Amino acid sequence: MILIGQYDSPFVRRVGITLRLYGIAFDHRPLSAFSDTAALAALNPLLRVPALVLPDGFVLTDSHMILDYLDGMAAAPLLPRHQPARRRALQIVALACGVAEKAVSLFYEQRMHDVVSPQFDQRCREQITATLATLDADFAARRTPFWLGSAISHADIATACAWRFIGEAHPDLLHAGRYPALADLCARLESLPVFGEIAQGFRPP
Ligand SMILES: N[C@@H](CCC(=O)N[C@@H](CS)C(=O)NCC(=O)O)C(=O)O
Repeated sequence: MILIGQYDSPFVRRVGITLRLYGIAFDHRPLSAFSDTAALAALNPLLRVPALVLPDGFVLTDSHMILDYLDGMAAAPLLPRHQPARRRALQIVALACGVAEKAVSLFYEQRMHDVVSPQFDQRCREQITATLATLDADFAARRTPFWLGSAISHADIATACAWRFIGEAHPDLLHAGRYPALADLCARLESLPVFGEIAQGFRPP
């Protein structure tokens, strides 16, 4: 398998961390969504990362679809198989990936438009801070080491990947003191070897 994309993307990183945790061997091609467009276009017409090239040449795109495929290969998937635990976990994943998507959108707005839309900028900021506050309050109330209890899951990986990206792309939005439960969770996750290995400082396009 070949994982396409750089680890400063929260979406590429969550796939890379999952591949490692599942013990699935893979090659990594750190194509940039912006400076490697010709190579990326051959894999994904949306020009987005991550993409995962399977051994038979089939290309999976979007981190959710890729992880769904990898979960099917895993002896111990990082997501509960049964409801209601499954939908509760997926709700955390949706919020964590959603807040990362808003942070990416905000960055593109700031970087790629000569004149930033104050309305769009403000809307993204409010979406990001409200979602972080919701996640923080939810996680604090659980009083467990990880989202689903004592074991790491996709909810934890998505949260840590989003947290790091927001902290690097929008440091003004991420005050650890405002979201203490998330800050603690993400610090513990980032101290794990796999999070150190599958990581890259943010490189703006
Ligand atoms: N929902 C997608 C989001 C992927 C995404 O937005 N990737 C960004 C990099 S962080 C990208 O490729 N952006 C380029 C673009 O949208 O033009 C996923 O989970 O994989």
